[in-house]
Amino acid sequence: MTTMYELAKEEYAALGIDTEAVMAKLADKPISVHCWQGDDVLGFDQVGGLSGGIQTTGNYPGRARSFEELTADFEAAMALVPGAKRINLHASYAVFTDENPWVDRDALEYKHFEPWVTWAKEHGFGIDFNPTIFGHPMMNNELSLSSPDAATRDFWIRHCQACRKISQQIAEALGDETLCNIWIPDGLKDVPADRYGLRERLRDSLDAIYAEKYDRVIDSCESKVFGIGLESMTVGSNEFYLAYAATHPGVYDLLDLGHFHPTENVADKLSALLLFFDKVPLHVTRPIRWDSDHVVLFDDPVKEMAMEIAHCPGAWEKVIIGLDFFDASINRVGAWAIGTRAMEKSLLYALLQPAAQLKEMQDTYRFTEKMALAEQAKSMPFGAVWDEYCRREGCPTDGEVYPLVAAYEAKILPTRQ
Ligand code: RNT
Ligand code: ZN
Repeated sequence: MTTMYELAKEEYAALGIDTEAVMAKLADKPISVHCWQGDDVLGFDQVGGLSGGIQTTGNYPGRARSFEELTADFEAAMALVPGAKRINLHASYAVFTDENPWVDRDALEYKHFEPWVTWAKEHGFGIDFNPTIFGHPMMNNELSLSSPDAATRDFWIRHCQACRKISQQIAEALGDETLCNIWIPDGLKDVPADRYGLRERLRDSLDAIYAEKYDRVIDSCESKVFGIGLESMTVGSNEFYLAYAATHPGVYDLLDLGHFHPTENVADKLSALLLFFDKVPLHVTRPIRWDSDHVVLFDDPVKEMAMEIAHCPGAWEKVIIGLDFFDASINRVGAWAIGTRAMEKSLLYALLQPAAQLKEMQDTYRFTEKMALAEQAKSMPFGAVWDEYCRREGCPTDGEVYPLVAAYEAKILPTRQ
């Protein structure tokens, strides 16, 4: 019997696309999955809740409240996702025990993350890391590294220095590299009287943070356009971090798809950065009217970003794909699984497009032919290749995902009251 996949394979082969090679390539490319979808970005180290102009909305039951619950949920979600995975941790997910009791963020050490490393090794996950510069009493009027107050700045500088050291130690323990991404909410609600001073202090704080060199840490700073309550000015704007990265080798500008004006095409920015940087880290998310961090879907902005990653020269190796969404209005394990699958699906879709022919048509001004081929490729039997990829990776196909999420929920909810 000829399977749907075999028919699809032939149809793609006629366009010069090798579905076998595509599936093998995709399975090897890691997606860095954020740990914070599982617990609404609350972490384990504070009780004050979220701040910094980011928000999780919804009160779906079953939020993970501990290292044990969060890792169990992450495992359950990732069992539903094909391809290589990393876990992206925030410093607020330090594991405190009787032997390693609570310390403040500027005193964090590798030992507070050792349980994550042991667990990640067991499951074959790489680890990425982030200082947590929000949801903490040392956020002074929502300013941190750019604060006019030296004690505030110094606290957060020490925190970032500790996080870079921990990142290096995690990478050493895993025989790997770790992305250490700094995002700060710093900004002003109302008309600034001094922008220059804020940015000057941020530059100087970053210089102090990056003074120490680590061979296994990939450093990045995440730019943003505005946050809730900080509508008039964001200190760490894209121009700021892009200029900083351009003048500080080893520090990269991280692009979050939700951190630009809503009509900007973030996929369009990738080729510009790829020409000048050997790494481009991303936060893939789905902004609805603002940086709402909705669950990533197989939609046009993500497909277009995937096309750039799949077909810009060198991009497959240079782009570090991280996810950043948090929805508390639906089952969190389902959100994790569906969002991460959508990233994989978008990459598979992009790898199956006849990119070489389309480029050749563009370069020879055959724009009508290019339009016709691009339209043809959109309705080719992509779904059959996606299903085959999921099966080969030992994962459910789309129709099998929800029942598995529901079964897990039925098992864990009674323990989470
Ligand atoms: C906030 C940034 C940042 C956070 C996480 C929790 O707007 O996108 O990446 O979402 O660090
Ligand atoms: Zn982000």
